[in-house]
Amino acid sequence: MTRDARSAYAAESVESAHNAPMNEPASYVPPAVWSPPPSNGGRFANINRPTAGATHERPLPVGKHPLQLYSLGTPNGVKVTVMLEELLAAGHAGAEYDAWLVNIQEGEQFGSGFVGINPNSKIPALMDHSGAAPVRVFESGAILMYLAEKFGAFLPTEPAARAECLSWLFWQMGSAPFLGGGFGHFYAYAPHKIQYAIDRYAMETKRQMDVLNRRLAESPFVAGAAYTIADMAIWPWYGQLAKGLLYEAGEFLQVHEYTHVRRWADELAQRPAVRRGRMVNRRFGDPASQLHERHDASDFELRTQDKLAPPAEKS
Ligand SMILES: N[C@@H](CCC(=O)N[C@@H](CS)C(=O)NCC(=O)O)C(=O)O
Repeated sequence: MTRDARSAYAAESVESAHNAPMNEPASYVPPAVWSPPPSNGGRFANINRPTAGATHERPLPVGKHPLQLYSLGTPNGVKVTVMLEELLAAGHAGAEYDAWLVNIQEGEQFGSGFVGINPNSKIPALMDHSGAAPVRVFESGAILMYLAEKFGAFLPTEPAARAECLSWLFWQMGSAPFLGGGFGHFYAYAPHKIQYAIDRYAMETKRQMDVLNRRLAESPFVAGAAYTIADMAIWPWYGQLAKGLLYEAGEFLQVHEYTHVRRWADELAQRPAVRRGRMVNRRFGDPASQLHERHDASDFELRTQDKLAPPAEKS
């Protein structure tokens, strides 16, 4: 399509949106210049804003280990804690880490210390203090690659196998926003249900699940015969979805159809490192499954929420 044809097509779409009788709300016509609404409702409305940068001074804590992770037990956070636990389980003692909780609902991702590590203000973010100068890494896919290269693990070095692994890793990074920010947002979090949006993103989410299901029908792991960072990136999103554990959407999306994804999801869930990794920075579910901060391997036994004393009553 030429540039002119493209602009004409876009102008026609905008024109028809302005005239559509079914806009939501019915009175809505996009103004010439967008401005943020006072509040648009929805689960994350209180932290959404149209600008970047720090909103307040807040230095980050630093623990005793070379690797300092600032995160939360969401699917993007779990990718990294699973990787760190896998590295430790494989004998890489240098992967010992402190995992600090970042409460995104309270806006802690906009504190000066966090923004210094991740200018994009999203968990997970990692600092590596093991070298002469500290290294910051943000974006979960970049963190997985950084750790895989640092320790020489879970990322094949042979060019074809490496290309396959990175292709699936980047597939996840590009695809998950349609699942989370698209389907999950409009199906579970938006303040009212918009059929157009739910249909659009359910369609794409099911297509993505079929991509993965076909791949896992022919291969034990996503990138081939070996378990890699591609599995670690994909499992917290699509593995959980296939088991009906994301957005309470199992029946709606008929996830039982994705039998190969479910087989793989179950196998990964049995791995001891995956079981530990999914507990770190977790703030929901069974208190025994929640380890808000992780500073030592013994924390899994000693410091889960069921083991910690309840806060003293205020008088
Ligand atoms: N592409 C990023 C996405 C990270 C992301 O979306 N993090 C969410 C939690 S899962 C977050 O921190 N949200 C806070 C906000 O949007 O203010 C990655 O994979 O690291």
